[in-house]
Amino acid sequence: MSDTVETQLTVVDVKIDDRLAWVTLNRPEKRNAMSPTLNREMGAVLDELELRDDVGVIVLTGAGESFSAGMDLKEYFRETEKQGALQVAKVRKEATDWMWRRLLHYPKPTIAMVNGWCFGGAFTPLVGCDLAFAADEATFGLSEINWGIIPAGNVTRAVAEVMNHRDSLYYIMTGEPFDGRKAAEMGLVNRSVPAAELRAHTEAVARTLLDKNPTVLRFAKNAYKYVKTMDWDTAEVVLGTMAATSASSDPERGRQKGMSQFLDEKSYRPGLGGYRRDA
Ligand code: ACO
Ligand code: V55
Repeated sequence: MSDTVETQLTVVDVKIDDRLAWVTLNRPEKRNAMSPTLNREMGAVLDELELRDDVGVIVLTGAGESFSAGMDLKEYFRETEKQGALQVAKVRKEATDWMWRRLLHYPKPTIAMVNGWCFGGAFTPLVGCDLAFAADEATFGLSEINWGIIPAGNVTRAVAEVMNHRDSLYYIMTGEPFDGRKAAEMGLVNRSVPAAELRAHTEAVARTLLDKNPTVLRFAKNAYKYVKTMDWDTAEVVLGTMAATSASSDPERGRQKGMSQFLDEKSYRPGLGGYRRDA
């Protein structure tokens, strides 16, 4: 298989390296601000990568010194609004479709790698990804208030998912920028590391996920996201059903392998690491 995608791309770059797809928002001269074209291309990229069996994990990052400066104020707002309400609705849907509808339940693990600026609308795909790592030096901000809008496009909902009440309101209302360390402390990202180590750290976690059973990973992440908003009784039923479907649809028969390598062969300890998938 090729190390690139078939989709024609102008403002997104995709490189596939040994089952890891590096998806880069690629408008560095505009700090990777998200235009209607960029959103359309991201939708197409996620469509293609979803079905490629040579891709197991996706890392979303930005070219140059920015992750993403949020929505493109010129192309996404001003120029689209000149084309009327129907175009505004279409462009908004193409944005939010990939940023959270697609990403939240994407069948493969997704990791946001915040290499630099991360503002406003960029919080939606940031939270849409399963995991996130940032450079200590990255700058985040809910800058909407600074130019007179509320964080929409589900930015506010995304923030409420991962940040606490006080921190959410503080940054929504002040628009004050904060760095990668603060983002990690608040739980907006899993961890921040010096910029020079960000790529290696992100790749190491991605490769850990690539070593896991992909069927079980897909069910595990989706189960978490579904049951999060459920009451306990409903959640238990849904988890039982998903556990059964995961086991019966797993071509690798991981559950059987894992059990027999521990109980019969005594060749590993599940508390301390994974079973041998090639056995
Ligand atoms: N929308 C449109 N154009 C943008 C955006 C954006 N969000 N961000 C940067 N650009 C453009 C600039 O207009 C400039 O274009 P030009 O070269 O054609 O004049 C180019 O990108 C470079 O921007 P500078 O401001 O010169 O870059 P600098 O490195 O000095 O600053 C920073 C980077 C801090 C990211 C700054 O560009 C900025 O504040 N951008 C806006 C961030 C923001 O608030 N985004 C909106 C969040 S709200 C939402 O997403 C709904
Ligand atoms: C924002 C993002 C949007 C939108 C309106 O505040 C505002 C950010 C992702 O789309 O449609």
